[in-house]
Amino acid sequence: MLTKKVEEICNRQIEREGFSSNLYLAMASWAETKGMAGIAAWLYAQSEEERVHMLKFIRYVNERGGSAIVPEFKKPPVKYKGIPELFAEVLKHEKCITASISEVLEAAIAEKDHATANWIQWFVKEQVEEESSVQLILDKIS
Ligand code: OFO
Repeated sequence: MLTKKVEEICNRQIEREGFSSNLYLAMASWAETKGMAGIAAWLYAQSEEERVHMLKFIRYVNERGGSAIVPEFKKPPVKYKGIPELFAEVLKHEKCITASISEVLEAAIAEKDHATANWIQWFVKEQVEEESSVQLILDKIS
């Protein structure tokens, strides 16, 4: 059974993963309308991945006896300045998500919830990969 604190922070993360999915979807759609099919495809794939992350949290909270909440999502921006700015924004966003995942881990440790501390490690690793793949793209284009 999740403690209230861990349940709450996991629900906060559900919102953040879902927003990430919508943010990348908005970026993908913008890139597509600008004729950048390759970049759009990469962003659509990222959007799908973030939706899967959100689902992982939803299923985990429910599996551990909590109640996952599907929240409202803030509307992501419709327009972007250009490709370097867009990828800089993706990296900035992923860094925020990394910090947010660390907070889930810290809450689990504080609550002596070893199962969640162990489960969240997948996301810790995933964030290392995501930040590095975005950094590689930024290095190539700047
Ligand atoms: Fe890329 O963020 Fe999910 O975890």
